[in-house]
Amino acid sequence: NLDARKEFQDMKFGMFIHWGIYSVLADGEWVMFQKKIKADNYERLADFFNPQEFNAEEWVKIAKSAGMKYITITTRHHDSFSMFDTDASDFNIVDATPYGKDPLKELAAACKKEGIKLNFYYSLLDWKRDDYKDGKKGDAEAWDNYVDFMKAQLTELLTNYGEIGMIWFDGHWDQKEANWQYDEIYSLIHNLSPSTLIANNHHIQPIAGEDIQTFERDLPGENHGGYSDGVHVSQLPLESCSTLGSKWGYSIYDEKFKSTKQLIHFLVNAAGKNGNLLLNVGPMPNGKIQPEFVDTLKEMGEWTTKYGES
Ligand code: FUL
Repeated sequence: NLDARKEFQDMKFGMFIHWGIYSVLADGEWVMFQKKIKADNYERLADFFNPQEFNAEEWVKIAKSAGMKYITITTRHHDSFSMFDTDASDFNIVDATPYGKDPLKELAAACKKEGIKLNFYYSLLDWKRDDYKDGKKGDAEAWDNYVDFMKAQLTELLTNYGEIGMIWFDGHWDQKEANWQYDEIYSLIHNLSPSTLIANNHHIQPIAGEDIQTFERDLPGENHGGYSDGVHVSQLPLESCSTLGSKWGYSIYDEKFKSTKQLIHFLVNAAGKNGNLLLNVGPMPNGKIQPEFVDTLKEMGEWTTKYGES
């Protein structure tokens, strides 16, 4: 969809949000893997997840006043936990946590009200489901089941939250390309919602059906993050993603925050390559964005108000 691509390309600055039950452990979104937490034990984190101070309007206003035009939020990360109301798995925020509500509904409403585009991050890779594990070992039936599960969730995500700007896939590297059945998944998305763009953080050349080329912790054409070796810059709209701290999910151990100056450099350099910057925050388990990040984003907003286009 060329209009949607153009619109995306003009937005230049967006907010990435990594939020999930991992935030309870405050050690980033890979904690389950890195600390070797067994899937059954990891489930217990859902009992402790009760973000009473979550306020979608507040997040959207923080993004908007920083000069951001869109938000891309994790709907389900590698840990398998769905941060939305889904019939395809019980391991979700409505059924498995004391919070019992769907924050994406509120975020969709707040984005609509404030004129901010809403995009969904969706993990292909899953650390917890048996069909994923068995499918990876070659069980074709299990794998079909997993692909059907993804299709069911993507259908929910594209039908229950109003217009969604983009689906942003991640986790490609865990399987050989043919397994992902991108032709089917991408055509499902394009059929359900022709204006929704597709990005995939796969660090390879764009695949048919994709609308955006992404660069993780990198500027297009460079390879500082170590992910973009040999990847050529395509004609598609470009997006660099980076995070305010070191990890993407909330980490209480992290103190290496990027300065406003560094981030403005990154934004300007990305824009100079006609790319967007998708800048990440990992909200805390109470639902708040940590104050250090709020302050930095406020300062970025002062800069974008002065020098950016509105
Ligand atoms: C990576 C993921 O493994 C990280 O957890 C994060 O989501 C980042 C944006 O993409 O590939």
